[in-house]
Amino acid sequence: MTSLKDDTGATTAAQFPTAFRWGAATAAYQIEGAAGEGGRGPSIWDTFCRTPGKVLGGDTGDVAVDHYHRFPEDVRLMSDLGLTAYRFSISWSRVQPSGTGAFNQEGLDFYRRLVDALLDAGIEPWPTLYHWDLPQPLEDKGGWPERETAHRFAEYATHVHAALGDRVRHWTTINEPWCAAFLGYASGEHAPGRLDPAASLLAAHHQMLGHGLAIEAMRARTPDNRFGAAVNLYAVTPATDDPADVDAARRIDGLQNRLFLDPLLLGRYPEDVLEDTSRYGFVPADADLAVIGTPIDQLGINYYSRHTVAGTPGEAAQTASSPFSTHSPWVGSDHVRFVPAGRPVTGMGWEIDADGLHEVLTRVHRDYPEVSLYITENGAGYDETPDGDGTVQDTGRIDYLDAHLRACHRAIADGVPLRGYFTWSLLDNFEWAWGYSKRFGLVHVDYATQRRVPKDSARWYAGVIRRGGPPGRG
Ligand code: IFM
Repeated sequence: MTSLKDDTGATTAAQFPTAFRWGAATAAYQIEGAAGEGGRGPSIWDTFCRTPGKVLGGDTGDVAVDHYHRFPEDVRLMSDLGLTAYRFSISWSRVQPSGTGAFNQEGLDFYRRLVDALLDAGIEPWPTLYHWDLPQPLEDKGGWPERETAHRFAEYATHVHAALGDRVRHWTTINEPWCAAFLGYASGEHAPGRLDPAASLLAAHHQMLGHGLAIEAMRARTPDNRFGAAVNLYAVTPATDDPADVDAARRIDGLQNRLFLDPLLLGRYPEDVLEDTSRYGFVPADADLAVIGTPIDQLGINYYSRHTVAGTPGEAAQTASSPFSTHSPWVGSDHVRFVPAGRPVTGMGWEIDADGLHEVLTRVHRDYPEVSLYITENGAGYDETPDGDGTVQDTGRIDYLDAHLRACHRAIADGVPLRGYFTWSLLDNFEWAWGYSKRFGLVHVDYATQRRVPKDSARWYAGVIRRGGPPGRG
């Protein structure tokens, strides 16, 4: 490991490769606002937010943090941080309001202006084409469980790529298909709020099919662009070595991780997961798998925590992110429990486990060695209130990021081809079913005035980027 001295004489204990990308991430519905402007059509999240009881406090993304109007200021913030890349998502409803047919030039122009502002600031644009906001008219026709939606997605992706492909090099197709499929169609905690396990498996499959179709079409236009998807992976461990717990860990790892990794990177589904879910009649076609497994250039990993699971009856721990505990029948057993392992938690109730990130990275590289990796999301959400002078002393977030960056550094030292890190998130924003109650940003946003104030973590991250790694501690 090399070490550096910065101009204050502090030593840097973890020095990342020079070409490592330092980024932050956001998503359209969580930040843009301007829901009724610029020709944007309704998405499933507009509908879901208006369904009583679905989103805390009845919050919506109608205004969010008004990034649609304030993006020049936000790009300046990114520049002040020293970001070398920015991951954002494109709202399908803004670009193609009906999800089919006519495209909306005003929507495309917005993203072109954003991309140009980023390039002018020396920040590489990293768009994601789908971060959960399906146009409502497509949901009305059946949504992701319908095969046709995969074709509509590929058409939309190709159009965006034609508009921006001359200035964008790195493309992410789908973000966290696990959430869109299982929180959206099985547990109903996310839009569109359905409770239909069979539909959720089809939703997972068709997102991946759309991903493959889109990459085939985009790559045919610009073979030198880099294409991939972002999946949310967890380290998964059994609560004890009781065979029932070990099997529960296998099943959850199967549904959470391998159900996506195997098709995307190996072109096949894991046999055991197909068996676990066989009661739902999901039988993937070989021809689809050939498309889904189209080679990707980069895999985005979103990592937040570890799942510790038990397969024996008992009290289930309710975690903020897990549909498994309340809807366990669809995971192939009535007995899957998520149990606390006693680690400190973030404001989301998610256990902090940076070793889990190292475990995920080394495991993905071991099992799928061909692909370059990026951390496309990693961060910590808290219920924060600023001090009287508007500052936020978020030492919890700094500790979280520091530990996870060190885990990344260890993985690189172990030979993992990790090429960049995007923290979630640049700005406080709309945290889905939690509304505005949880804050993940490096930059605090006062939702009443839209004033942005960088938190202590923003200054800390700027220092990390400047030095090329987290500073030595203690
Ligand atoms: O805010 C979300 C993001 O949209 C997807 N990944 C997890 C984040 C925190 O919950």
